Amino acid sequence: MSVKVFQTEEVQNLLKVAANLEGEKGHARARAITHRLLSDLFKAIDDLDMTPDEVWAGVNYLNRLGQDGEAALLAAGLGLEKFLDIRMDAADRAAHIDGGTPRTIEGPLYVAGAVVRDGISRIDLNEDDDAGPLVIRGTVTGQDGKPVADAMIECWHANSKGFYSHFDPTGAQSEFNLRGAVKTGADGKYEFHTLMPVGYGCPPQGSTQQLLNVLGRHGDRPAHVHFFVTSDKHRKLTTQINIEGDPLIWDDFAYATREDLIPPVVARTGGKALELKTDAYKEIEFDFRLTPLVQGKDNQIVHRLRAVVEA
Ligand code: MBD
Ligand code: FE
Repeated sequence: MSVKVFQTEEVQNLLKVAANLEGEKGHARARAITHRLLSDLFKAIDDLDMTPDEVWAGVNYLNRLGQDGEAALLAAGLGLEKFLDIRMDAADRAAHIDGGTPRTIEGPLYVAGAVVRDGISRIDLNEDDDAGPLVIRGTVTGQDGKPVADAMIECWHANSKGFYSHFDPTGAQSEFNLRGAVKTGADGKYEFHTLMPVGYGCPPQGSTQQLLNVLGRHGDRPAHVHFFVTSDKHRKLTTQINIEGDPLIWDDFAYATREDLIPPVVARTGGKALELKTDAYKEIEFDFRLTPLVQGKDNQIVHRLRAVVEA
């Protein structure tokens, strides 16, 4: 059976009334977006000749996705979050905004509310026998390369099991383990004392992994560290660095790896003097270069649902 009904008057009218496209009530933007998305779905059903069983499998999948609380995880895995970055990159190029540290996706695992420390913060609150010490440090600068004072750097990453505090299914971590925030002084410098992360994998029994399995894809990320960098006179930067040498570095299920976001990992000694758990430690130096406000405004503030915990 390969019938085509999308272009019929009956279906086109159905789409218009279902989205209340020509109505007055509700929000015009919501009506337009709903009409377009529903039209694209109806057309895909027609073009691909989707069966009722396939359509109901999709509807049931959405229910399960919501029950699992994984819609934002799936958005990362299907490249939707990366696509938004590609669009913001293109908008920046069109506006001749360049020279900043590249953005990359936020992901679904940020928690607001970490204590802000001056210049330096130790964020490994829980012991982790399988992770060695890691120091991440650098300078926040503007486009001109000059240090930015009073910038805030927030950082969050996984433990040696690839789990994030607050979202750890084993319950092993306290709130804000491996999460922190520091404010720069006049020299623009920041420093986090932490433990080496391991890459994240989607919950194996969750609905995101279920779809990835059907697609023949894995749901794993290489080891990485997330950052938000904010400053009054600059646009918010959302980015990550990758841990050099991870075999998945160019095979990230969320497509977040970028060439300029893979700083060298340097082996150092002298950790005892820094009160690290071993004398040998790893160090990553990474500078953040911020871009200025656009007509006095930060056009990089993204509103989305985020976990908030009182520190
Ligand atoms: C992560 O740690 C992450 O950064 C993303 C984008 C998705 C899932 C887990
Ligand atoms: Fe992450």
